[in-house]
Amino acid sequence: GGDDKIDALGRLLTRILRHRATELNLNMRSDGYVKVQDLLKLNLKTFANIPLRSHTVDDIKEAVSKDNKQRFSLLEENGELLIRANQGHTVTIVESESLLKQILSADEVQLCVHGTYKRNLESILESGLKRMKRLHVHFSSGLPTDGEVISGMRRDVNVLIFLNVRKALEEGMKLYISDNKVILTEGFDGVVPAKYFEKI
Ligand code: HQG
Repeated sequence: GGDDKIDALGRLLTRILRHRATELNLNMRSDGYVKVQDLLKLNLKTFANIPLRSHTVDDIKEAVSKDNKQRFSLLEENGELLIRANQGHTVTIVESESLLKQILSADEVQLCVHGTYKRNLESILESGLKRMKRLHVHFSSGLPTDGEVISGMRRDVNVLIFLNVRKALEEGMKLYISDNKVILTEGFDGVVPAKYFEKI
């Protein structure tokens, strides 16, 4: 049905906008925005096996508004519609400073929590939280309730690690917040050492 088509489009948009811009020669700005018209010209199929080219601007708008983690932003500029992924990039064209808003005071943050799995805990406590394949380590700015979907962590996580934001800022770690309220950091060289975790 229509929902499947839009869901499949959203998943492809996520992949393109976070990971594939370079390889696809897509003209992406340092803040992550590309022209919707450029996207719709790509010779790709969505996960529902429908050519991207057969979709409309309205389909894109629908995929953006229906996304359960508000993964995208739209921007109208000089009569043109632009789209970006709000976070999660691996393409290095995108710069933290242009994509995200820097957090300058711990008072701006109620909560900063990373969701992970028991199998990772020992390694994380030993070597810190690593950004792995991404540009940033991801944190949520709130807690999930009743298996609700929340931006910044997966639904099935079983370990929560709280960041001591005050200490991290004091010691020069740069923290950013995305339009969909995910807190992101490169830590120090891609690692958030365990000494910045809140002791519980
Ligand atoms: C773990 C989804 C062992 C880390 C989510 C995580 C989020 C370590 C995994 C967003 C480690 C990396 C990000 C260490 C980190 N030893 N394991 N030293 N350091 N890890 O996918 O945070 O659907 O790169 O805990 O909702 O899971 O993409 O990061 O388990 O917002 O919009 O290594 O992705 O959103 O996995 O998820 P990821 P993540 P989207």
